[in-house]
Amino acid sequence: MHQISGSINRREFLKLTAAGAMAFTLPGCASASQQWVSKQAKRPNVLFLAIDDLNDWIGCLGGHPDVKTPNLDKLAQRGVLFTNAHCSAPACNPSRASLMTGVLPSTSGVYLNPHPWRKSPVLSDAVTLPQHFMAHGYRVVGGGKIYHGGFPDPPSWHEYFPSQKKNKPDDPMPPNRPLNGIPKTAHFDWGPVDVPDKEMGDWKVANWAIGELRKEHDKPFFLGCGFFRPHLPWYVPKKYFDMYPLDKVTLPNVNENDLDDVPPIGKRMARPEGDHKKVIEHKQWRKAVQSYLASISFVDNCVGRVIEALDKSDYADNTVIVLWGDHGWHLGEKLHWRKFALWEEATHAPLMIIAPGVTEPGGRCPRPVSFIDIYPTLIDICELSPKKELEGKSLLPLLKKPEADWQRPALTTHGRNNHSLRSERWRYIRYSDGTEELYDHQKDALEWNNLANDPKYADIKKRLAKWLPETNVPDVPKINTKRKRSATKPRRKT
Ligand SMILES: [Ca+2]
Ligand SMILES: [Ca+2]
Repeated sequence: MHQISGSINRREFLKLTAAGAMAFTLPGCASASQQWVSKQAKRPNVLFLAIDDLNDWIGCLGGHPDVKTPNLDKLAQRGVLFTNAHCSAPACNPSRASLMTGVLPSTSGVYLNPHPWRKSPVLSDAVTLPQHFMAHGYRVVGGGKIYHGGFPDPPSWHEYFPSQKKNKPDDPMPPNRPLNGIPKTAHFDWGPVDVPDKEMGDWKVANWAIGELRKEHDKPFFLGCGFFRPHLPWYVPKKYFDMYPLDKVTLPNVNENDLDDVPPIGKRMARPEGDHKKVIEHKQWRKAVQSYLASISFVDNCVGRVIEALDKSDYADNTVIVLWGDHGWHLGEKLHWRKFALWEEATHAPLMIIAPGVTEPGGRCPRPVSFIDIYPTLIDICELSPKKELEGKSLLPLLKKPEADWQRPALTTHGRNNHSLRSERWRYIRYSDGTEELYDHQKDALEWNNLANDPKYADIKKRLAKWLPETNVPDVPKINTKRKRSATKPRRKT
């Protein structure tokens, strides 16, 4: 039975809220207020887990043959794993701003990392996902990276770990950087650090979340827990590197001529003369892949600890779990590294939802969905009041029936008016100058063969293009990150 089906609908909730508020002020009405509190207490809790820069290299998504993610795989098995989920933007800040506000980059003007999202006229007063839970009586707390580093949002949370202004604990740094020998590499670096797990920032975030789960809560909670690895630099304890002996690491399948049929804007996004050239010159490809895999297994361990604590807590049966990565990551595919592009490697990321009473174990949904859909989905699962400004669509029908019909492709935007649409079969990219790419995933899962210029596919392109956004507002003015950066802090590109 759906655990929340006995709870109240929106109209009743608003009535009860008003009655409850009055009851607290009027003598002799204690029973009404108690009734309201007890109905409130039936709403499910939400454990909202974010993993930074995690692409589809997790066991259950099959993105890499070597990866070991037993905890993520076990978690996915408990509910619905979306195997075709995509970010709204392939960069930390715009992806998270869009997910947390339910507004697309093309509507907000928050396209890139240096765009301060609360400065967008559309988002300055936006009620974020956690704020919406707050308005429904939830205790709303967060820890680690939920919003992008430079733009925390204290109004979104009652409390934050380590603090409202500094959302992410520091990580230990190895001496003698860089470890990969690439000069001026900044955080594009990798290798083992000689520290115990407990000194890692993500371990501290997991400990904090475990502490929250052990507390007695008199209200339903929304617990945001954001892990930073596998974001660069890939410094994690040696034991995670030992899981992937270097000589056995599988490199991604890369076509050296892949960019030949890609339009100039796409080539500029790939920038093969940048990271890729450096990695090859310094013979670091295999080590980089090993380090990314090690970082993934480290974070898998952190997730496992939090889930174990939830399972041992009083909230095990009444907590919705949502886990998402903020975008994908290239490790040499299309001669490109990092995110910041519109191909499968950069847009595809994990999304799994476990909702007691709604999802069945072992669900796998192949429909193309977007992280923009998470906000309306949580509204539906927890029966919060709807919000008309949200641009996503609730995934509730897919949670109940993962094979249900779903017509919308997933939209990803990188920079103003550069869009990608992913349907179940196709990826269609249209850049700001009108140039295009089209890939048939039924025959070409690696997106090597651009079909956009073949007249045979004109109708497919036309059908997909209908989903492109009608408005593409100008960029929110960037902040000058150089002035804000402290002289002692290393430069962070992401
Ligand atoms: Ca990220
Ligand atoms: Ca190609």
